[in-house]
Amino acid sequence: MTSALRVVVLAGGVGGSKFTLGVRAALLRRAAPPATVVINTGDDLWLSGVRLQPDVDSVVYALAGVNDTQRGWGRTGDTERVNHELQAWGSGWPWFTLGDLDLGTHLARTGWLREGLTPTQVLARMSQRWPLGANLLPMTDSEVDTWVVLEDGSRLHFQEWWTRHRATLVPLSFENPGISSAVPAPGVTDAIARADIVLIAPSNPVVSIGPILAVPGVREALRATAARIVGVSPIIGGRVVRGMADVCLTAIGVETSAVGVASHYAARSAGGVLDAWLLAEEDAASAPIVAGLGIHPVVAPLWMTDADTTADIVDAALSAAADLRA
Ligand code: FO1
Repeated sequence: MTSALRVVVLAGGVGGSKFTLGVRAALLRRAAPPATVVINTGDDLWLSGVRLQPDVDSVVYALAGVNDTQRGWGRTGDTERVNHELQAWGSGWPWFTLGDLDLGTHLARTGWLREGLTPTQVLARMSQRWPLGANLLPMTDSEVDTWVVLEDGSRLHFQEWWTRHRATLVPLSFENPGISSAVPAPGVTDAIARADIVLIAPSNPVVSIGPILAVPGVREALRATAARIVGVSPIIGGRVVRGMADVCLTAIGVETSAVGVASHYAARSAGGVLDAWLLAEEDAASAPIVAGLGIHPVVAPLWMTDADTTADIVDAALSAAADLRA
């Protein structure tokens, strides 16, 4: 591997932000340039007059070291004075908390958007505050939403389903209104085309990685790139590591297993997006099945305990890509 290694990461949610910390550490070890991280914006929303970008903020806060690691979202040590006031006014959702520091981010972002900056330009500006050690791009500058369709045909916003109902209402499907007319944000398809390796983070395959792959042009860029595409399983030992990905996978008819997610992404040689798939040691027995799908299986410890252990996972992915290139 050369030090000019160009790495692109597709990421979203808490899994994506933890993985991004490992990518930064792994590339630092190799004295390689910072990765480009393409972040899901499918669960962005307007609330109380401000634009929220939960996955973008998760990645920014984690790389800046100001994220609340206990809750998994928002800023560490945040307070809720403004939130109480918003609730008293009946603004926003009573079950959704906007922390004071977090609101500072949303207000700054909303102001810049109102001044005419694009989400890509806003993220570039936000990236200047802290030394993040990665180039961050939203998947698209278009506004894309995520709605959850329930069995009785009713629909509710993803955040209501996720945070209010903790994914307990059985979903029939997920919809991303606006996605078919979205275009990849400037730099996304170029970064994929010029990459040596594209890593698919162990994020929720349905509501984090799904929207990125659904932006018209992204799948095409992935199919065309000379880069090796390596995915990391978000499922360990047949269970989701965090979040509620199992409910999302069941809704779209995918088994909650490392093999299930690998076959959902599918091999590039079969019209999908994967060249290699990292499976946890707990799922080692499934490696031959993954190979049978036309995807190079790599068994490695996949627990993202801290940035160093996550960097080891990233190292395994980079080595797999190097082996495939050779
Ligand atoms: N998650 C919660 O479980 N409860 C909340 O009140 C909440 C508030 C919130 C505010 C801003 C933000 O950017 C994210 C927030 N999240 C909250 C996290 C978010 O709902 C999800 O974890 C992501 O959208 C899924 O990736």
